[in-house]
Amino acid sequence: MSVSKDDLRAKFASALSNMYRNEVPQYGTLLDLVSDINNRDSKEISDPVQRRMEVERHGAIRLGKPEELATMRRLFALMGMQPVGYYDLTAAGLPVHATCFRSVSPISLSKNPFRVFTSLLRMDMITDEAIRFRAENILSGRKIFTSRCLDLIKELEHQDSYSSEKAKQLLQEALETFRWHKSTAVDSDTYQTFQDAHPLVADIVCFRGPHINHLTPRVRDIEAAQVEMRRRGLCPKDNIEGPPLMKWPILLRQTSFLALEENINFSDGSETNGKHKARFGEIEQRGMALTPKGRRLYDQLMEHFNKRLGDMSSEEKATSEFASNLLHQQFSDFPDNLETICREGLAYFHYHVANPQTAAETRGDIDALIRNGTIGIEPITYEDFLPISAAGIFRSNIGSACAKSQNTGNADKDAFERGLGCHVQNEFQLYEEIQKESLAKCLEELRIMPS
Ligand code: OOG
Ligand code: NI
Repeated sequence: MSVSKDDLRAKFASALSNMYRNEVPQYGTLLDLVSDINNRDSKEISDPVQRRMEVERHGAIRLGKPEELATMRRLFALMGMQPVGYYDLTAAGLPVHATCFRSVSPISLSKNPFRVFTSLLRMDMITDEAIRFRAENILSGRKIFTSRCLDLIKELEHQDSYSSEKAKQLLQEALETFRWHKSTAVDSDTYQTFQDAHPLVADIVCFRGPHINHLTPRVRDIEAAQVEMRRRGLCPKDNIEGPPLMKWPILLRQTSFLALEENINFSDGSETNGKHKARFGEIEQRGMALTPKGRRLYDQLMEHFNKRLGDMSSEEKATSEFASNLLHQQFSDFPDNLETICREGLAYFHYHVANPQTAAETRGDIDALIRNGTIGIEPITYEDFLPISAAGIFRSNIGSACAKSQNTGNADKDAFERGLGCHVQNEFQLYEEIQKESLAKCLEELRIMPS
């Protein structure tokens, strides 16, 4: 039996989940509560895909140098994941930029949607020259892939599928890269120096590998999960990131339990008693992918919301209910009705022929075909990330030290792509293509010439 790229991705996500559950028991608690919520009203759901909706949807790693990113691209390519989108996080005071490795075809996504938010340290954002030099020095000798893993990548990267033996070996070797190392390679003074520069720098530079820092299953009711986390002794972040709860969900809503303070050792174990905060668990709920027009509206409303929240007194802000009400108010300007969203071109849709008999009434006008029910529409799910939400997740999980640090945005997509060794794909274009293709298929079925 051969293993396809989609199979390998699913196996990888599942192996990662098992490993992370062992490393971080709280993550197991999160998976349990998510499963309870997802299955609460679903006794009658027989579709196994629906039943297992809590399989992990994404994870995240932070890399130190461009070569690591380039090899990671080749490894993820074996699992059918390609770099999509560029995220500049310097605007939020974080010295990293990132992409999302994910599958791009609807068929692959439906088989397994696992993706990895992968960030790369921005050396040029470390302003202290001595610290930057030290970081570069430490990273220059770091090897995050086993040599067997590198051999397997070389051997398998021109194949479409793999023997089950080779797939098993690859998974085993690849997991080593994502594993937690309790002891840092550096001494405690060096760790502290990097920690003072920025907690992210310490998390990236001091360890032997880019430990997976969270995994994220999908939950049906994120509000309920927030309450349940508290009840089961996990400490959730104050607010859910992203848009408010809507009848027609858009983009991505996410929340997490805060990173644990874990015991670490320094100097390969000879110095003990260190503490490090990096690893957490997250949950997400995905809605429809927005067009650039819809996204502009979303960004604008978020900006207004953040401004108004900033103007509030600290007592008012202290209640998370207050913030969520304010967010809800702000988003009253975003249509919460599928026909309106479609008509105004705010989101991407998958079209299908619902009722061919009524086509003749419309003279082939697409809006009319939708209005009279000839063509049915289904929103396309958002498969990417949101930079402001990501910044919120980063920030709540690396300690408050850098919560206030301000930087002006300083995107450098070219440098990122040079490191990666290819261009990142444009997420809007991918959704647009899926929409276009589905519409062309409808018109062909209805024998309407596209105008
Ligand atoms: C990544 C944070 C971003 C998300 O869901 O937005 C992310 C990190 O903390 O490394 O995973
Ligand atoms: Ni995440």
